[in-house]
Amino acid sequence: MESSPWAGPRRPTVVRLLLLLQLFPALFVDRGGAAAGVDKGTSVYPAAVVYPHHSRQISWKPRVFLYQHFLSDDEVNHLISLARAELKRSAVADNMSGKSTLSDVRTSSGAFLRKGQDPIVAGIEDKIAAWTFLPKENGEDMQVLRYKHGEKYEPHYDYFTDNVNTVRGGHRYATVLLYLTDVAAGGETVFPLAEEVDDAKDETLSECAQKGIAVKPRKGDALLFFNLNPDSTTDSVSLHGGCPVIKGEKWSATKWIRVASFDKVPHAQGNCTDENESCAKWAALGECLKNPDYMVGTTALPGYCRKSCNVC
Ligand SMILES: O=C(O)CCC(=O)C(=O)O
Repeated sequence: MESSPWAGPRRPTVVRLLLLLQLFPALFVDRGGAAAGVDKGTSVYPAAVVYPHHSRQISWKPRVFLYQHFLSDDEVNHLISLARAELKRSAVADNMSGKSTLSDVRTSSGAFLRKGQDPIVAGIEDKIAAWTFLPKENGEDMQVLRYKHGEKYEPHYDYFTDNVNTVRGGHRYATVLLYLTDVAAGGETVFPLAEEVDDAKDETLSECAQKGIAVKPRKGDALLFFNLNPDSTTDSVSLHGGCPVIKGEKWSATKWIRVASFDKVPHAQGNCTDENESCAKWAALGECLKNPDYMVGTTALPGYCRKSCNVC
């Protein structure tokens, strides 16, 4: 006869564990893989924890990924409550001048939340960095958006076509959209040029969401897509938009993530300095020619030794 799985010395151990679980359930709660007592830093979490199996690929052309239940209800409610009183009509960047202007292309209202403005915002930013593998310092301030009935963001690119908006941090490499509400009808994020998949179309999608691929807003979910290709050229199929809300109200938050640090404010025009005390020595050793990316850089991404390399 086979011995029962409960037989022998294991039984008391299992029973003891069950008893412990009943008495002290907190001992067994997933603490995000971090040991209790770890320094919390500026975030409310012991560490930024993301679960790769929550994230699934939606499209390769463009690269789009959906993470279900990325935010807790508390985090969602917190973002909305911070933004609600500060909402202003959303603007777009003018294609030529880069100036922020109002346009019928984008009719939502929005409010920017300062980076790390409180521990909950900082915790969400930590999670975004952990999920995307992109440094927190490359992220812009988060923008919380509210779309009322009929409001929308027509298809557009998140990378820039002007030379002004790229000075700080370069192009918008990736975008993370956090959905803060479900939407009864409409309000989908649509990628009209995306390679369509063979699966039958979701019949509940609005007309605007029929072309390409579309994602329905679900409270707490997060969408990640890339505006540049892996070789850093702009991705022409990353065109995307927010469909008009047909029923209900849509709240979302956008985190744009740059190619380089957004925290590092570039030199004001005419301010010609080195940013490393070894610049003069490196320039004398010929590094301006040997290592121009770091030493000289470009207009969009100035290098660290522009003074010693005599380029300003
Ligand atoms: O609201 C959406 O679904 C799209 C938002 C968007 O395109 C953006 O913020 O860049």
